[in-house]
Amino acid sequence: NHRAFIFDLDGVIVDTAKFHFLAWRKLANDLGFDFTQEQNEQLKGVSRVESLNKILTWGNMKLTEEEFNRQMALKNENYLSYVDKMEEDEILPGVPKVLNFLKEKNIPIALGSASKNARTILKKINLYNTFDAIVDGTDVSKAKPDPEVFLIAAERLHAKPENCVVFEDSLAGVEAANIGKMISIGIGEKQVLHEADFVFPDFTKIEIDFIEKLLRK
Ligand code: B16
Ligand code: MG
Repeated sequence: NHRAFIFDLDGVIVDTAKFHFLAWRKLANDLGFDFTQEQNEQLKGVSRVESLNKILTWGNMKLTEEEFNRQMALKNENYLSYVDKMEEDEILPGVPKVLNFLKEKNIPIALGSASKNARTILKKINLYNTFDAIVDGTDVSKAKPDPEVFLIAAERLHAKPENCVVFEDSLAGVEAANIGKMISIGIGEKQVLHEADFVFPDFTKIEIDFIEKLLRK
């Protein structure tokens, strides 16, 4: 069996967290409260429904099911207005180098994201046809740290989970990769992503040499 690589989207390939924050914050403000960028960190890798649940707890608010769904739709509409302006230059530094290397070597790569907007974003940044498989929030029923999203990606790449390498910026995602018996590479802070097999602050710090070693392992 061969190595395969799985990339999270938000926080790994692009920084959409800033747009999620703006859109969620507007929702909170419209409901009469506010939350901080630090609190926003807790929403990384978390599904849309779970994000709204957390935010409502912070604001000490409860919504009827109908209002909950309406607010989620409004947030997404607002979020997509930012996504709509995205272009290729939003791809985070260092990412193209790794993607190009893996493509040249014909190594299977997949996207494994919790976002229901993943395909829209990939089209905006011209990476829609780059991945051999795209697994997103519309394909899964269980949110990270459940490994479902990555296990489906492995299956679609015809790779054994233990041969998969996962790039993730959220702790929930790192846990999902670990539970799935995959090699986890955290992108971000070591303190936050302490459970990852390897941690890099960002893709500019990942040498091709390191990727080559993973291929030989
Ligand atoms: P959407 P990832 C996740 O994407 C984000 O990190 C998280 O903040 C967001 O709530 C979630 O997608 C759902 O996104 O509202 O677009 O369906 O990091 O798993 O690529
Ligand atoms: Mg992420």
